[in-house]
This record gives sequence, structure tokens and C-alpha cells, in this order.
Amino acid sequence: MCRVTTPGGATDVDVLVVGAGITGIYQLYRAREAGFSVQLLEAGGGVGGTWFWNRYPGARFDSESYTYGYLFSKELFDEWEWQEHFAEQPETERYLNHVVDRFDLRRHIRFGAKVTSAVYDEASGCWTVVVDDGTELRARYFVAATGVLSVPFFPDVPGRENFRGESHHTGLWPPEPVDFTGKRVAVIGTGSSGVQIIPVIAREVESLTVYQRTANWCTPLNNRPITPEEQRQLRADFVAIRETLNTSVSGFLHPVHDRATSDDSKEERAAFFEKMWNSPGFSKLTSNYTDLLLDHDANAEWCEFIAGKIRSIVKDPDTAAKLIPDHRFAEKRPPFVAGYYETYNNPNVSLVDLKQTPIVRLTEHGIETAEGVREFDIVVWATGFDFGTGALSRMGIRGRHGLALTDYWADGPKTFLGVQTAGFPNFFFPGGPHAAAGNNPRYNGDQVDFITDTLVYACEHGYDTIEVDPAAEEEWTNMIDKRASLGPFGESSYFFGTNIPGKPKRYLLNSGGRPKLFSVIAEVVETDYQAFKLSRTSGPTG
Ligand code: N01
Repeated sequence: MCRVTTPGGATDVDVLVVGAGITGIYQLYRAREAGFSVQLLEAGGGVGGTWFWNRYPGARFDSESYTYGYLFSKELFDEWEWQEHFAEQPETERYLNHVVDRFDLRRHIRFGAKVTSAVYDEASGCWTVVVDDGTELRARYFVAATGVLSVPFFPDVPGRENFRGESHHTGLWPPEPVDFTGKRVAVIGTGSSGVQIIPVIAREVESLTVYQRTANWCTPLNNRPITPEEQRQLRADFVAIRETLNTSVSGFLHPVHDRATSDDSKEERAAFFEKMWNSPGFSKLTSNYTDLLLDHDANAEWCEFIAGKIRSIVKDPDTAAKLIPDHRFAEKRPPFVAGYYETYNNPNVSLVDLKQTPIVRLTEHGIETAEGVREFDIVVWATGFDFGTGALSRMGIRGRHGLALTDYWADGPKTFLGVQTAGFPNFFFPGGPHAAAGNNPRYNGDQVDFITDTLVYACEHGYDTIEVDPAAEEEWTNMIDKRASLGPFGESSYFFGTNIPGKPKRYLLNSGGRPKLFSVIAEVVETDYQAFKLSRTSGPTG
């Protein structure tokens, strides 16, 4: 069991975790189980992270529930019966609260504690972390599990502050229910959040106007309740499920297809695309033709198939045409939907194409475009997030010589394995930039396991200071940048940070994927952590 002692009690805690989302909770659990003293700071009033703040109507998984939840405890897997293949936000929030109580983690968590600065002290090798109420904590290891989708983005639309009705961002949804009944509502943005909330609130509102700048390739989520037989099977298959999820490239259970589009006739392709359309969630990416994301013609044929579906569902041809994207499938992260296109057949729902008529400004009572002003009671901003680096760049993080993380990352993040950055010893950020490229909890869990094993290794070998070698960081970051163009996502995707004005255009996912993560971690372990400088800053271990 590891415990990092500090002479004269110079630290309050061995490991300070920030963020009680799925990654932070797991980091808290792993570090405590390894024997470290741990505290977790959470800005929100409850656990859940993205599943705490994104409580808008219709918010739900698009990864299968049992592939998103934790796999570290068979008992937990056995006792939690997910109700649906893709759980809605309230169920996920309940699940995470259950985990925290089941493993007695709540007493380590301080809620309503937003970090305003975190500064590394070279003399002691510790971090001093300040919370917005002025509290100061000193920790040996500082782990920011602050998520990639935790800073909502409001576009700088003139007059936004002038609107006198209700305004809500999907990523900052209020805890009390928003009453849409009989209201005139606008939704701005048609990414995954927009297309989830639109069909749900359309049932309640007097009128719904959707402001779309870029149409997205939406395909059905195909959600359904988990039957009692499926519940039994999930439990019986736990070991095999865990093995698949822990080793699969995507972190999903979906089997990979073994055929390219050219292997099948036109008729066979049409039948296969129909099968994909009816398949659950991400299998449209993970189990589709092997060349779909790589070959232009293959991608175009799948897009034409989806466009045909949109034309057949949406009755008004003009609206259908506006809903058909002009980019490749998966150039932007594709959303999965339930009844989205059908919503546009409701007489109280209309679509404004912002490419034809951009927003001019918000007025006190509505939204003005080149077409004129429409008045609203509620405006929903489904306009996305400062992805990847948003939270880390707002925490006042300073490493050696007082260097600000925002300065070191002025041209974009530089990381090793998406867990550490040079010049910031004992600072880790699982689930941040360069972390995931598939089912997030699986990738982020790999990182948490690696971080915890590294802390244990250091402790067992008498070290308390861990800092990545700049050469290892450079190699990993170059790999990310080089492979970024090989993936499906285009530079207009927020995965390149281009949705935020002024943000450097750099790839923010792990473009090497899980195989690269696994192989480099194996190399690090085999070489006794040569990619890191391990040293001792404090006195002798206790
Ligand atoms: O955000 P987004 P999101 N004027 O950035 C538009 C996860 N998630 O919250 O594409 C008008 O995708 C913008 O238009 P454009 C998932 O990983 C998962 O929807 O930039 N419009 C776009 O339409 C997802 O990818 C689930 O032209 C403006 C929208 O706002 C990620 O979160 C559910 C604008 C933003 O879309 C983010 O999704 C929800 C402007 N000035 C979210 N600025 C699951 O199902 C931006 N937009 C698990």
C-alpha cells in the first residue's frame, strides 16, 4: 500500500483529483485502493460531470449503457440493471451516485469547489490548489479529470445578452425542469445535443424553430429496453464482455465487418446499408464496410443512402434538402437520433438554414436573421463546447518556473499518452486532450489505470516526483499530429478546436487510437518508466 509522506505534513493529501465525472470517480477509486490519501474537488453540486451538467430533455448515451459503465467490479456490474440499451441522463446520474455510495467514495468528494489556480512548487514537489471559496490545498499529485466537454460555448452573437426570455445552454442545463408547455422556442445548433433535445421538446412547445448552420448525418440510435433475458445474458457474459471492451480498438462490443464496399454488389450494398440503418448506435461506424471512412466513393454511397432516408421521412422537399449535409459521413462526429427527421413533419416545427439567412442579432424578444425577426419565449443554445483543453486552460495551472499551461500550450496541447505534459511534474489529466478516440470511458479508464500504476511504481521505488521526458512528449505529440489527417474527421470538426474563435487548429483526440496507447504503455513499463524522469523531492518515505 502506498502513502506519500511529507515532512511536517506539508501536504494535505497525496492525490488531489478534480472532477467527479466518470473518469474522476474511477481515479479516486483506483488511487484510494492503491493506498494513497485522496480528495476530489467538484465544481458542481453532485457527481456525474458531463452527465450532471447536460441534463437537458432527451440527453442520453449513444454508447451501450453496459459498455459505458465501470468494469472494475463484477458485483457492481451484476447489481446494476440498466433499463435501456442507451440510458437516459437521469439513469446515468443515478448509476454514478450509486457507484460513489457503493464504494464509499462520497466522503472524499467536496462539491461546489471550483479550482481557480493550481501551482507547482519546485522546492517541495507539491501542488498548491486554490478553490473559488479561497480554500487552499496542498497535494503531491494533481490529477485533473475535468473532461473534454465541460466548458459550454456560447457564440458571440450580437445582442445575446439583450434577450429577455429564458436562455439555456444544453451543457449548463438548470436542475429544475424547464417548462416548454405552450412556449415559442428556438434551438440554435444541430450537433448531437441539438438533435437529441429537438424531438423531445417539440411535443410540448407551441412552436419550435431550429436554427441550423451545418446539417449533420443523423442515423437512428435504435434504442430499446433491455429484456430480462438480455439482463441475464449480460451477467453470464461479464468476463467475455470485459475482455472484449478492454481490448477492442473502439471500446465497443460491435463486431468489425470483414468486407469492403467493392466486395458486394449494388443490391447487396443496399441491403447491408439497410441493416446498418437498423443497427444500434455507433455500429454504423464500427461495423460498417471497412473502406467506408477511407474511400471517398464508399462514403458517398452511404451518404446517398442516408439522404434517401431523409427525403423519404421528411415530407416537405425543401426542408428535406436543407437537412442533407454536404460533407462526408463522419467528417463531423455523427449524432444518433430517435424521431429527429420525423419532427420536421410537425406543423409547429420549422427549420431556418443559417447558411442562407445567418443570424444578425438577438433582440429583446427574439432572433433576427436576414428574413426578419422571429419572437421567442425560450432560446436553447446547443452550440457545443470548448473541447479537449477548455477546462484545463481555465484552471490557472502553472508548472516549473511559474510557466502557465496556457502559454506552454499556446499552439495546442503537447502531451505524452494524453496523461502528462513536460515541465508540469506530478500533474496528470486523464480523459483530456489526446485521450480518447472511441467509447470514452474505456480509453479514459486505460489512462487512469496507467497513471495509478505509475504512482505506485514511483512510490515503491522511493520516488515522489514524476515528470515526462520532453523527448517522449514530442514523439507522442508528433504522432498525434501526423495521424490526424488519416482519420475520418475534417478540420471543420470541433475535434480540431476550430469551433472556438482564436483557438489553435490542432487535433485533440488520440489519433493513434487504443493500439498505440497500449503499445506505448507496454514499452514504458518494460523500460522501467524511462519516458519519465523519476526523482525524490521530499524527505524519506514513511
Ligand atoms: O456540440 P457540437 P453538441 N451559429 O459542437 C452550432 C457529445 N454529445 O453539444 O457545425 C449557429 O457538436 C454548430 O454548427 P456548425 C458528442 O461527443 C453526446 O451538439 O459549427 N450555430 C453545431 O451545429 C458531441 O459530438 C451525446 O456549423 C452555431 C452546434 O452548434 C459533443 O458532445 C449527446 C454557432 C454545436 O454542435 C458535442 O455535441 C450530446 C453559431 N454561431 C452531446 N456556433 C450523446 O448522444 C455553433 N453552432 C452521448
